[in-house]
Amino acid sequence: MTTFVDLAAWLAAEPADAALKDVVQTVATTCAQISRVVASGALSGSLGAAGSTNVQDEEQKKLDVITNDMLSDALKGCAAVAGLASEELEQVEPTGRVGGYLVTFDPLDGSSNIDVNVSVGTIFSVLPAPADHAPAEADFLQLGRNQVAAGYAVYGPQTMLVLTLSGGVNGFTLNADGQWLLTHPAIAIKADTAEFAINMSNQRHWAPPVRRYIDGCLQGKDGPRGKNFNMRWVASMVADVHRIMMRGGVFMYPWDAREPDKPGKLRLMYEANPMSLLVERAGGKSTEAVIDILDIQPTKLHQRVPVVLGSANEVEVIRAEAKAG
Ligand code: P6P
Repeated sequence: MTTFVDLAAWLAAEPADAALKDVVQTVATTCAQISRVVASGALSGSLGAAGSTNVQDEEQKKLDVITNDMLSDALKGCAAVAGLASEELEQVEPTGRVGGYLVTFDPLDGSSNIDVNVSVGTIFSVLPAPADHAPAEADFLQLGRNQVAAGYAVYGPQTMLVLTLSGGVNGFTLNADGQWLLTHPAIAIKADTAEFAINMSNQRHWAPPVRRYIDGCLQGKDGPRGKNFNMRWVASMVADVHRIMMRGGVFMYPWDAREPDKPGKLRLMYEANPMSLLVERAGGKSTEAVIDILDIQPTKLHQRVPVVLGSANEVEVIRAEAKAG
């Protein structure tokens, strides 16, 4: 009978600040609770539209609002948290404390899938808070490389928590008793892949480098890549990124001409940055096309960014196309 280390024991052995561990444990405990709410679906009346829109001007699902409130309330109760920011909240929310950490999160990523029972997830990022004043929005606008922890929970056939603090990337599986058990230590992304994830329905709107790259993949073994490619698109970033963590691949949400003033669809502070930290710590790469996402200086809380992340060697193939223009 295999015995697994639980999250509390794993955190105790992790060489990180005790207050940071409290933040991570708070998020993990809340994600376990969110897993139960998500799993109850129609039984708890939590499916369907909330009848409201968020700051992104996106229709909110009931579960967007429910999960946002669960995480906000839990983090406000954590002594190490000075402020929080959410995809679902227009402004940052100071907790009244000074010092410790800032947490940004997407409480339920991929929620358009929730009503059709496809995997969704929670994404979170932890940044150092200012030591001498209550945090304002400007204090959140730190480089992704400043993150001191990041992770996601994926609510799928298994509920898993994948996170990084001071070192590598580790995966925990939620058991029936609500414990997170270490099932995937030291996750490493394969450097090469033959699998890409992109929403192909946008193909006619992509910039030439993306079209050249995807065309090359679609030509298969008789084309410039000399091998056949597979395609996946779950339309839940958490699910697509988790697949890449488990078996390699590249995930792409590039700029497209549908709304040319928008750099991309995904948000930097609570989607691209935490996922990029996880991917880089697992040996992969993450870029907006040319520069690494973790090196982007944020200018707005809800700013969007193009995303290309995953298997290091494949990301470099795409980056070379972008540099060629
Ligand atoms: P599309 C979910 O709404 C999300 O923000 C990501 O989780 C996902 O990768 C993307 O949007 C899906 O976008 O345009 O394919 O529906």
